[in-house]
Amino acid sequence: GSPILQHPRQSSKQRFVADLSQCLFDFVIQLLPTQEEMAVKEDVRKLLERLIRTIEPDSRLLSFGSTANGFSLRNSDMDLCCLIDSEDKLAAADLVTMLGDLLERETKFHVKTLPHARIPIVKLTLDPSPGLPHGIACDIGFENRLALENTRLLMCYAMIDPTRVRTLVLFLKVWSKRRKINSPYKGTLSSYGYVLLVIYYLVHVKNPPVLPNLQQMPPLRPITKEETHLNGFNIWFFDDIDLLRQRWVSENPDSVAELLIDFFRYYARDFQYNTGVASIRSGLLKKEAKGWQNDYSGGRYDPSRERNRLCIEDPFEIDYNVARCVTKDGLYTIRGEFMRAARVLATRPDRAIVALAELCE
Ligand code: 3AT
Ligand code: MG
Repeated sequence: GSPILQHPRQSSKQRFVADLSQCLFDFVIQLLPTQEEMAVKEDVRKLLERLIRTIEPDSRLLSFGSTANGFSLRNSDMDLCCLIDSEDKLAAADLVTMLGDLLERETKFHVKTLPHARIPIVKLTLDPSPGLPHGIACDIGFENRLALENTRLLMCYAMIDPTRVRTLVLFLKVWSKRRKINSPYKGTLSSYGYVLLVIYYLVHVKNPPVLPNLQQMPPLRPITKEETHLNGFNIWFFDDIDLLRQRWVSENPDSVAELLIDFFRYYARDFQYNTGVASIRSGLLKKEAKGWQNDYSGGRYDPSRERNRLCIEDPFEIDYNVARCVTKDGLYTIRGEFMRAARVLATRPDRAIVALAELCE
């Protein structure tokens, strides 16, 4: 544009988009956790680590999920993962039970243990108090190394283009919670699932892309299979973000608001829900090629076994559909919400702030 004339003929659309970007930043910033909250959470992690070490001296307690990947909102729960480095360690189920007893005795946490889950966990909650008006909710899992790696992958994506990626992701997390479509237990999608939808869109749908595909970039030096594989899955990705920020610049100039508007349009209208699988590693895949169609053959179709209405491939555990909890009704609701959001933004109310309020009401 001209350095002298100030936006000579800015259309109403351009004005709306510029306002909306500003509103999105402002909105998201006030929802970030405070320094104080982060410090309290780190203290809790250290305390729990000390207690676990009285049972397993060689253990470490690490943060994953939103507290560790840069996509954390105020008062979000804590996801912790216990790694044990010794050879002869307790079975996870026993450790969960023992730790549950110990925490019940020694702390004010309410404790619930799930020793026989796919990943055994201890669930903790702390009641609100003056210093912690929202209390704390915390899950401790065991040996969930893939979750630590997918957390690191998401963190790297967030760091490549913090302004656009974090604003979009944080907004979608708030939006999905306010619109009540963020409950895997009730048939809708987890936060992790929404984050993968955003990254898929920024890497594979946008042209030119906003983000590179970190899992397909050539490594800087030759690497062996032992270095790249964990539990049989390839977990390698390009993680030298300083170098990447020097060498890789996105040619996509879209603002946050333009990306958000187009994100909703894409998932309202264009994504092939019936046949497609969103894979951040490989782009758009076919359900058929992955054997992820719901099985209608053989006469007896059992909807309770339906796992593949919405298909999002995990970045590492590629035989795992992150959206497997999404039911037929759940998907109907989610798509309805994408359509509603696309419509609200397309009507472009007078002020962007009004559009935002309506989006999240
Ligand atoms: P909140 O702030 O808690 O809403 P979050 O970013 O912590 O969002 P989740 O609580 O959904 O996201 O997930 C926390 C981490 O757990 C993210 C990922 O490392 C792991 N995880 C969650 N769901 C799955 C899944 N279906 N498959 C594999 N890993 C998962
Ligand atoms: Mg979480």
